[in-house]
Amino acid sequence: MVDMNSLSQALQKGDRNTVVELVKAALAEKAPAKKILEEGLIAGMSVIGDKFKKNEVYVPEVLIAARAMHGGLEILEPILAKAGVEPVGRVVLGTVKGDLHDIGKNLVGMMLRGGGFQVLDLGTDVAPEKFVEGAKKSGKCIVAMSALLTTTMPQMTGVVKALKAAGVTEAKTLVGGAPVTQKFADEIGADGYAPDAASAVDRAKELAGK
Ligand code: B1M
Repeated sequence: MVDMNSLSQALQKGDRNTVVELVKAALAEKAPAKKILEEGLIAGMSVIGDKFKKNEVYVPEVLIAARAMHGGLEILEPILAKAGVEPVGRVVLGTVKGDLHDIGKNLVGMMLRGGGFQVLDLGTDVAPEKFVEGAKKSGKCIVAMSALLTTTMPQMTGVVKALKAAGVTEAKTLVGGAPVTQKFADEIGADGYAPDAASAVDRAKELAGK
């Protein structure tokens, strides 16, 4: 029997090959895909998230763990989709207009996927109308914005306003990035702020009501 803890441990070590092998073996033993996802992959990624918040691991370890997670997800996703397993929530993610920094944004996306969210990544230099379009497509979702430049932070205000103007009331907004603060998030009327990628998962879960 494949032990979900071994799967979680392999993911934490960033051992993609073992993660893939264990996921395949667990499926062959008829373990439910949802259990493999939640007790193996998501459990492992949440340990990495906690360690990242406490500075016990750094960006490279998170990236390697996320790559291992991706290996497992590739196998599970079609099975979960067929079984109609709903994601924890949907996120429309992007770096705001005028801003090309994507390392932090990608990390946030990986951690959110690791937390069970379905992520529509719009990339960098994303105009407010693109966020609105993504949110309309996704329905009940979280619009997650990253900004690394003080000069592009005001774009976040533009997105919050554009969503309101377009009547996209189902979408919540989450902001982050090095110059962004809770105070700024409050000032622009964003629903949430997170200082790092692991906290972004916690905030997103709160916003999704999970
Ligand atoms: Co740029 N850059 N850069 N840069 N760059 C900074 C941000 C800067 C602080 C450097 C400096 O001057 N000390 C400075 C900004 C100053 C300011 O406005 N306050 C700066 C500048 C000025 C510029 C240019 C204008 C330089 C120029 O051309 N004159 C230019 C702008 C281009 C543009 O965007 N239009 C520019 C360009 C670039 C590169 C292209 C060379 C490259 C980006 C490559 C890429 O992303 N693909 C780059 C880089 C790498 C940096 C630094 C060195 C590193 C950024 C990074 O990736 N950090 C950066 C200096 C620094 O931070 N030391 C700098 C690692 C990453 C994991 O952290 O993105 O902060 P970070 O993400 C964190 C959190 O912020 C948070 O979670 C992540 C991890 O936990 N987070 C979120 C991020 N998004 C979130 C969203 C959330 C929640 C949390 O919810 C949705």
